[in-house]
This record gives sequence, structure tokens and C-alpha cells, in this order.
Amino acid sequence: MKNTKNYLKNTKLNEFKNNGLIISRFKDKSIIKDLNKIINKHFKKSESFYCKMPLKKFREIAFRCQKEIFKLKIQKRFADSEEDNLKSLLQNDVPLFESLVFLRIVRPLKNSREAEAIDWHRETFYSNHKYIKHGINVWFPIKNVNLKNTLKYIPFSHKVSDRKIKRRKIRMTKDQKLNSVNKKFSASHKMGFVYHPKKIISGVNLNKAKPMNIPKDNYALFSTMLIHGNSQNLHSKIRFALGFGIMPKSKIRKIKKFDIRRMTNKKNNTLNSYASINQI
Ligand SMILES: O=C(O)CCC(=O)C(=O)O
Ligand SMILES: [Fe+2]
Repeated sequence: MKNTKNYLKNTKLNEFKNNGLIISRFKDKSIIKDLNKIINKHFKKSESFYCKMPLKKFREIAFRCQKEIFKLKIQKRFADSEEDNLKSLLQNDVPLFESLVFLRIVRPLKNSREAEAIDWHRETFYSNHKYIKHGINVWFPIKNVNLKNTLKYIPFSHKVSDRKIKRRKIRMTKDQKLNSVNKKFSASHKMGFVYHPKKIISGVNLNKAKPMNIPKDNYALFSTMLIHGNSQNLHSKIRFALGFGIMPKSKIRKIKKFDIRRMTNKKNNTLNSYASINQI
């Protein structure tokens, strides 16, 4: 019995190392149920009502929803529910959890003037912390997620060294920055959208993209180094998913009291950092 368990542990770890990604079923189904309740409360009107409004207004509604989601302490519930998988991937290390969670919401592309999903990236694009490459992203569908709008990724790209992946900041004038929906500290920015996006120039073949096929009541754990994104919504309904980061404790020498995604400042008390599960 013990041997079977150890074998299973190692298969998860091997799969994660090989593919940079594992997909598993939630033990605790109440997590998705409770998230659906909050989403349905905040998005009561018709699809077209939300699809017609300006992106800025839409993201403000979504941010209010995200704030209510914070209160559910999803990280804690996730840690309790998925303890076995976390132990397999982290072995003897302790997982630290990002203190904020992100509502990964994208409207259908056909109604919008611009692509609303985050472009191709890995997390080192938007963080200066050396340890970020050791992180694990959690991402899971809540509502209306299917192969036409799920997160996309480039298989095996987590194995490509960061030096090889050439990226460039999108050129933006001061005015464009000031008027951007995603500008610093905006609702969009606090939902994980980036205020100065980067584009991949070379180092990885973006034509190899695959959708993450994550069935209902399942979640993905993927390496922060796996190239992912550009998941424009080709379905007719708004896509709702949730995401947050996990970091093995030993990779962080000192938890600095500043924001890991630079989306909040010290003055407000919603600082986003990695914390042990009892501090969430
Ligand atoms: O949901 C998306 O489109 C992007 C998600 C993402 O970049 C992440 O979870 O790290
Ligand atoms: Fe990401």
C-alpha cells in the first residue's frame, strides 16, 4: 500500500517535471460551487449587457466580484482539499500561497474591440524576483470554460531557458499608458492584467499552442516557466476561471514586504505576497 502511494506521488512529480503541467480532480467540490454562487450574484444580467459595456466598466464590476471571492479564502480550501498533490510536487518543501487570487475573466472576442486575454508569457516576464521560476500556477475553470476559451500553452516550453526567450515591451506613449484600461493600480491591473505588456519575439514556436483541457471540477497546476496565455475567448459566453500562485518556501530567502506583482503599494493594506497557509 505504502509503495503504491509513493509510486503515485512520484508519477505526479514526474508528469509535472516532463510536461510542466498536471490536471487533477478537486476532492472538495464545494470550492467551485461557492465560486459559482458569487459569480451568479455579481453577473445577474444578460450576456449582451456585459458584452456591450466599455471594458473599463466591465472590469470594475469584475473586480468587485474578485474582492468578494477573496473572502472565501480559496487558497486555504485548496490546500486542504489538494494536500496530497501539493505534497507530491513539493516533496518535503512547504507551499507558500499568493495572498491574492485572480478572477480570470474574458469576454467573447466577437463583441470586443480588442483582445482581452493576457498575451503569451511566463511569469518571469512580469516579476523581478529570482525565485519566480520555481513557482507553480493554479488555474481552474469556474463557469463557461471550454476548448474555445480555456488557457492555452506551449507544450514543453518550461524547459526552454529564460535567456532564450526574447521578448519586447509593446511600444506605448505616455498618453497611451495614462489612458490604458490596464493602467497601474486600476481595477484591471489588480485583476492581474498587465499595464505594460510584452510580446515574445523568438525562442519558442507559438504555432505549437495547445488548449489546457481542464474538465469541470478539475484544476491545473503548471510551472510559472510554461509559456501560456493568448487565450482569447472564441466562445459566445463570458469565461470565468480562477488563478493564483504557489511558491516552495525554500526558494524564498526572505519574504520582503512588497508586492510580488507590483500591483499594490505599501499605503494600502492589500499587499500581495507569498504567505504560509495559516496567514492567508
Ligand atoms: O487566464 C488567463 O487568460 C491568463 C492566466 C495566467 O496568465 C495565469 O494564471 O498565470
Ligand atoms: Fe500567467
